[in-house]
Amino acid sequence: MPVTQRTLSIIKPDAVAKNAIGEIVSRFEKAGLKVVAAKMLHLSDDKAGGFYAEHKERPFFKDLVGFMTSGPVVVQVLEGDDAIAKNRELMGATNPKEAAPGTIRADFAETIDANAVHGSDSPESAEREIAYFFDTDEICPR
Ligand code: IDP
Repeated sequence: MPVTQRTLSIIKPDAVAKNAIGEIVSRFEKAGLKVVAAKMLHLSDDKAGGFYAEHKERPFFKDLVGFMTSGPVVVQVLEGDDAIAKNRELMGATNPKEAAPGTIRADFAETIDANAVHGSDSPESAEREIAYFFDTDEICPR
């Protein structure tokens, strides 16, 4: 039985700069995921660094924060059956060169640093990441 879940999606600065917001949201909607919250933000160093705190010790952390603050992003809560895994499937592998054909990263991203989208990878991270960006009253159940 599929479980109704919520997951956090971020359309990253590279995809926003490519004017691909609509095409990416369209993929979510066509796959049965509903947008139940959305906002456009230009992240500060602190907000981006806090979001990726688990990667703080990684060599790519500084570049990751630099990239995530390089332009506006679109942050959304997606809701639907198995939303967390479904979104990860639609996104494709972290490295676009390894992403399956037809996935968002295969179609819109060129490098692992600028890979078009973020999606929560577990129910625990979905809960934390949604609360990191949205107050409860900013989410519209459907
Ligand atoms: P995910 O976004 O597919 O969940 P994570 O391993 O959580 O992947 O990494 C978070 C982000 O950090 C990735 O989306 C990517 O932009 C960046 N990243 C991960 N690994 C590397 C790397 O080896 N070099 C550069 N950037 C990386």
